[in-house]
Amino acid sequence: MRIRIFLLFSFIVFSAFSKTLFLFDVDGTLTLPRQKVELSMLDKLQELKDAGYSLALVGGSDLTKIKEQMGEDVGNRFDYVFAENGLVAFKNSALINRASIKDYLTNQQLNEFISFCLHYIADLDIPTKRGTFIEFRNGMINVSPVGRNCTQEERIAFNQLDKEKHIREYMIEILQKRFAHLNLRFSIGGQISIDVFPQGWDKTYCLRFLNDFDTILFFGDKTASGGNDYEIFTSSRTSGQTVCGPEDLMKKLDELLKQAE
Ligand code: M1P
Repeated sequence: MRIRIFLLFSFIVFSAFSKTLFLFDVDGTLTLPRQKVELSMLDKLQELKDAGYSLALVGGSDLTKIKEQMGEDVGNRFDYVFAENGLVAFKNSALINRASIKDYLTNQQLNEFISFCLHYIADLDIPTKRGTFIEFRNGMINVSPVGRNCTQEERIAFNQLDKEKHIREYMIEILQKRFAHLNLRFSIGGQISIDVFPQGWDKTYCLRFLNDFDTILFFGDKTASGGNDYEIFTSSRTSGQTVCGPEDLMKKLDELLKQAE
């Protein structure tokens, strides 16, 4: 831990002479899960910009959800916006990449996978099921046992139940075995769902657009193995910091800004 912090501070000092990018996860890092960003966080990000740093965010969510949380003007606040791990990517608000899982799996494979998930969820014995159990995005499929259109209260209740009963972990085990031949990655991203995408289409995917930077400081909350920040956190291209929510992130940014003065 100490070594990580030391490395991070060294990077900041080094960054006076190099191009540094601050790269943030969204849910649980810049915002509380699926909540709107606080004004104080936007001010802190502006401070970083004013200090000459470039800013980027990378989320598993699609652009619509990222805009709901970070504001319609997210493209002006961040130099890079990576939705769906960067499968849909913007630089200075201009689209620079759009990849589709439809180019990776055949229609038959997609149908088999989706039907299997729906059958599995139908047979699940959980107290609450709502709607939108499958959300088909560009670069990934998002699978939710409770259903994405649950209320905030139902979301929290499912998350609590999942912590006790490991509903998503078991589902992942089954999916991994059943669809091993498709070379997919299953990741527990947020509170109610599982992100499914081809191997390598995790958050490290966005790094291919960041070759101009000598230093990439990444901040995320799900950095442990199995979490959706794990690969980018452990990538040799980034210097990673684990945060436990937006408040913790603000503190860490304050410390880094002080060190850089
Ligand atoms: O950004 C983290 C995750 O946010 C949502 O997760 P959930 O709805 O389960 O809390 C989803 O958009 C998910 O894809 C994303 O990884």
